[in-house]
Amino acid sequence: LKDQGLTQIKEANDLDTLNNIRVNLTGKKGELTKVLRSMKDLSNEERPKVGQVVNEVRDLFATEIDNKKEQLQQAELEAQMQKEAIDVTLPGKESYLGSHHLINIVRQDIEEFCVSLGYQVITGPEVESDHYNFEMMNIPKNHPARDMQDTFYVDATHEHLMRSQTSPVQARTLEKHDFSKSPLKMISPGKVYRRDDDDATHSHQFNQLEGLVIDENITMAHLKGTLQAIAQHVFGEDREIRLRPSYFPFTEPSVEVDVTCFACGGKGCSTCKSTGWIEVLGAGMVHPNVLENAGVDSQKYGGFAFGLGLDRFAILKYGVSDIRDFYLNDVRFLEQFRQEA
Ligand code: FA5
Repeated sequence: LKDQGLTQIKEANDLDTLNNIRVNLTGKKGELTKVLRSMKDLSNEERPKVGQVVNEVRDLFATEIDNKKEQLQQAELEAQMQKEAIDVTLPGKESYLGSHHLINIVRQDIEEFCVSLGYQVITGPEVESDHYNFEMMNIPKNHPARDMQDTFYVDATHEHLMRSQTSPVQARTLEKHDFSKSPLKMISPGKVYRRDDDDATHSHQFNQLEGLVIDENITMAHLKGTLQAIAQHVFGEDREIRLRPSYFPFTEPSVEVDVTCFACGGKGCSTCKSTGWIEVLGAGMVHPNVLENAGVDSQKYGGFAFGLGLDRFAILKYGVSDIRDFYLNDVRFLEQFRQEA
């Protein structure tokens, strides 16, 4: 039994088998217990001898089983470590990094430039009230200028709408600003919405960046200098701008601003329809009604405002052929501008 038991222990090659062997040899119903039970049939001289042998064999089995168990556990651990080993020399999986959207790149560039000129960045709500989007901006109900910016109303009473321009942020800021403490120089970027039919240069949702400067003694020369600086920053040092008379209800006088054509440098080509100029934004001197509506003394304070289309700026700067590419989310289009960020 001793030899047989030792061989079984030696040959066990996993922990379960070893446990079965232990139960068979030394358990309550095991072989050794059977021998112990049969001792009652032995003579008084034989009993202690056999008892001693059985005890020795049981101790031997216990030691051997413990050793074997340790050996098997060690082997199991090694096998597991082998399986889970990390080969640090294997090439890694390439992780995919997204890129900034071109509109955001252009917005951030203009924002940073304006901040360097002392402007603060202020944002406003996209769901706006008729009051701020139109009335405060000197566009009363039934005013024909409302046709220029037909928008999406979000309630049946037409009290609330998706803002058609970033100009309402002017009104919101003017109302709050304390001019006895400091002049106001702010920009406001954001999404705007219009019921325009989508085509290569028009979208029902696009992005504007509003600018507003109010102080004493601000003139149109300040406006032109500022816009020239922004245009040169975005489009290059050799760009010229020109102001053409225009109309906005919230500015007087109002201007449309053109920059010299990129494609021909001002000589005239198909990009600029032979004019040498490309229209980039609207601007003007803030209408006194806009200041008075917001409780600002228009005798004392005045200034200029401008509103540019960020999508159009991006189209012009990067030669994008269709405004819809900005929102179709085709990664092949979007990641072309990775290096611009
Ligand atoms: C305005 O929205 C005025 N609030 C701008 C302004 C602000 C003037 C402050 C004076 C003082 P306008 O409707 O022209 O103006 O729009 C401004 C710019 O938004 C345009 O020059 C153009 O670049 C862009 N834009 C207008 N409609 C669309 C459209 N459907 N899709 C893409 N860009 C557009």
